Amino acid sequence: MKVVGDRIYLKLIFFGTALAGKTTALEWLFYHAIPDEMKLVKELRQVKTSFGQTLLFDFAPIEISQNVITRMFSATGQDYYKGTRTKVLADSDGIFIVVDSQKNQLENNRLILQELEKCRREMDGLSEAEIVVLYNKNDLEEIYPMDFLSGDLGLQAWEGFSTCALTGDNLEEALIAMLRKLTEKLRVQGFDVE
Ligand SMILES: Nc1nc2c(ncn2[C@@H]2O[C@H](COP(=O)(O)OP(=O)(O)OP(=O)(O)O)[C@@H](O)[C@H]2O)c(=O)[nH]1
Ligand SMILES: [Mg+2]
Repeated sequence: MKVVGDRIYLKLIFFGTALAGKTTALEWLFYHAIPDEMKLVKELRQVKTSFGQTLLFDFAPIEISQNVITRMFSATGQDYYKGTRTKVLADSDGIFIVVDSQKNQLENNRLILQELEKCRREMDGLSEAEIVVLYNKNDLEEIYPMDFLSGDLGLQAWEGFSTCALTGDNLEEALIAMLRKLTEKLRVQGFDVE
């Protein structure tokens, strides 16, 4: 969180394994759920590879109330760009962990969650970030259910949503849950937020 004058800047990030659906989730929210008057840019800012995956980040600033700006990012999931992933993660106030629910992605999810845990231990302030989990690709056949994944991956402590980033199923609910947690935290810290 950064406070500049009477404005509070929050940072939200979609974090997870390659092709889990981070960009798709952010795109769906930006183009279908967030009202135009809240958007501080007309289009998402995206840095992509020639194959369309995230090279560095996707980014959009959103004005969630008169004095609170939420900067929304998605990091890259590709290990080739791992170095930039942790830089994009730095200073996040809220982390959407995007789990790829496909059975063949279980180990990849485990590896990136280990990386996140290490970052949360080592990076300033990150252990205080709020976390909401998206168990994504709930429309596919060969997936593990949310209950199994949360137990197996050790994510039970955090609120989770079974999502489909293509149709937006449960994404708005997850965003609202995250914003509620962050707003509550700001109030506890004595900030005047609507
Ligand atoms: N069936 C299905 N496909 C999805 C879903 N979410 C994303 N996809 C597809 O999965 C592929 C990867 O989605 P991205 O959003 O680019 O994944 P990412 O997590 O941003 O990947 P990186 O940028 O490489 O880290 C795309 O072909 C999406 O259309 C989902 O909920 N269901
Ligand atoms: Mg992406």
